Amino acid sequence: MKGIYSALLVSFDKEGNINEKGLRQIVRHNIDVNKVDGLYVGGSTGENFMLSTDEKKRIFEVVKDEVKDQIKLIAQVGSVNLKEAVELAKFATDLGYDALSAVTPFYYKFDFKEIKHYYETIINSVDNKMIIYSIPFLTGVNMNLDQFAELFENDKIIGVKFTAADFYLLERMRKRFPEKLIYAGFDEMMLSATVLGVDGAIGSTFNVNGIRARQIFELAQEGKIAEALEIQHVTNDLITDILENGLYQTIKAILEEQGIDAGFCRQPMKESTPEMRANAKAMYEKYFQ
Ligand code: HMN
Repeated sequence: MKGIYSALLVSFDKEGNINEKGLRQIVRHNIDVNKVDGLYVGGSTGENFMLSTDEKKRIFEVVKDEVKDQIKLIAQVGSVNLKEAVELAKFATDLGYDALSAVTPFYYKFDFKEIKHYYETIINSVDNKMIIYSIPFLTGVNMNLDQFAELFENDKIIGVKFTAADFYLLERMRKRFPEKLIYAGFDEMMLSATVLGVDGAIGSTFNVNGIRARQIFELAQEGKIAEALEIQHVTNDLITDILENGLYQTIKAILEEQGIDAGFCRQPMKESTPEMRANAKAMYEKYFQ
């Protein structure tokens, strides 16, 4: 389960319906061009928290059908509706997903006992493995080292997707849980996270920049830090441009430049303007040609 995983984008049509053909093209691009080790399906990048249960299931189905067993698949099933999370966990497990992931429950200020109950309810309902999805800047949920340790006591909880800039906590985790999988979540900090010993990375920008992401990861693992840093610099020029222009809209527009029907974002996310698309075209020409 180690390596480079794209947090999969989903193509929507103008009315916000899933564009299955476009979704399959994005999957293929990740396998054939980005050469990723796996896909993280149903994450933030998949605009998951704006979708219905049936739509989430359909995406899991289409992706598995396209991937077969070519690369690894992680299904993000977390939801503030625990019953839905369990239903999705069962569904993705039956489809053959290699592991599940669940975002920490958000919106209400759940205490740690409630968070632990949430994870155990999901993972104990299926014969599968769980990767905690920790993304404090979006959820407001900050767990400490001892709390992670308590969750990790369950052998089915095999790792964490660590989308945070707290590298002190990351280092403490690496030392304390050598056998657990840690995935870096911020693509722009990948080099530093790799130096601290993460097992892989899960990122939105890998949908277009997967090759550079692998280079950074592998060079850093080989101790070639200066070379890795050069590639991280280019990557971060790209990420800065993407973030300034609109994250998912821009990654989709860069894919469109490559003939992929990456489509629209789901409302309330805004539609990209002609100016945003022109900027994305310029990014494609600058970073990928
Ligand atoms: C997911 O759940 O879709 C991703 O794994 C989330 C991932 O950590 C991305 N975070 C968000 O999109 C909020 C990053 O790849 C991020 O987009 C990138 O580092 C640019 O900031």
